[in-house]
Amino acid sequence: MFKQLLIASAVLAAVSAHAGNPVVKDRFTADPAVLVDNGRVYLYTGHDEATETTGTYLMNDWRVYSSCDMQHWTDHGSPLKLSDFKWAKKDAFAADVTKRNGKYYIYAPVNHATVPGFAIGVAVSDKPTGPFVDARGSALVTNDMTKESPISWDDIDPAVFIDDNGQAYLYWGNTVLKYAKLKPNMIELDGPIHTQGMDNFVEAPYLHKHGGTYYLSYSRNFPEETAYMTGPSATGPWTYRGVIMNKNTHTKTIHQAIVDFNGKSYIFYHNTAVPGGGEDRRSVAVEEFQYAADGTIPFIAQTVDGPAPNPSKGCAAVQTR
Ligand code: FUB
Repeated sequence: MFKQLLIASAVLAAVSAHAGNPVVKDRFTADPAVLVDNGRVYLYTGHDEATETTGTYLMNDWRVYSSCDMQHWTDHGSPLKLSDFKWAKKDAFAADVTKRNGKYYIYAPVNHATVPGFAIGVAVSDKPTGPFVDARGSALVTNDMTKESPISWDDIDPAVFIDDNGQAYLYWGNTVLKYAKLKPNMIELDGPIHTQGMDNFVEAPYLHKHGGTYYLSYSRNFPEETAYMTGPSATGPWTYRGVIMNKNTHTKTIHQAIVDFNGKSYIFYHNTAVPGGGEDRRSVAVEEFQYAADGTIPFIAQTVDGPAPNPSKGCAAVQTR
């Protein structure tokens, strides 16, 4: 009984008491990725550990949170760490997540220990909250596989998308957007790496589908604003639709993820609104928005209040480790 009380109080302590933005207030988080699973929304974030004097990113793990109403978030800790990729040396940058055949996959960019530059790893778990393990024991993408850009950080920011016919795609890049098919096993590329011309693409590609239209959103210009394109398939052809969120004031990045949850639409992004925030001490926030009748996304302002409550009746009990 005493043990049960201890567990219950630990769970309660992990539930955020205050709604509103930023979503996470007790640490710096960045680079949101979102997965809706069994009526519950899971938010995966990067974790900014830089101090005010570090002067660059310090990111060693990813975090995961979940909510049944878009207001109250439960902290599930770290599902995956940089050190879980034995071949990686630093920089747990922006990851993305999906579910296939009952397994959860995180695609994560990290600096490779032996192949100069960034690389993308893939980790797998039976639960959305992890723990995730390196699914390959090696990188899925390394910098020497892509020659379109001379920079060492062009293989970052993976976004994974599974189309209605089961074909999975991985999109990623900095400066140049790249994409490739994934095999059904989700841990190997299936065919060549393609590039996609974009309007002032910087990073953070994100592919989602809504109402039969494919949306490819991304960070445009630097400092970054969020822009998007639409198309009739997961590979385009794409039509540029404009900017949907303005650049931040105290960080040059913004990194969005867009999702439908419980009948409403949301955009996650990061800013620097937690006290002490800054360029590499960012905070994930969320806004609700509505698609226009023609399927376009309106300009979305950042708010302090965040979304109204949206309790999901089908919200499953959280799956923990
Ligand atoms: O968090 C490190 C990098 O900053 C991400 O990979 C980019 O999307 C930008 O947010």
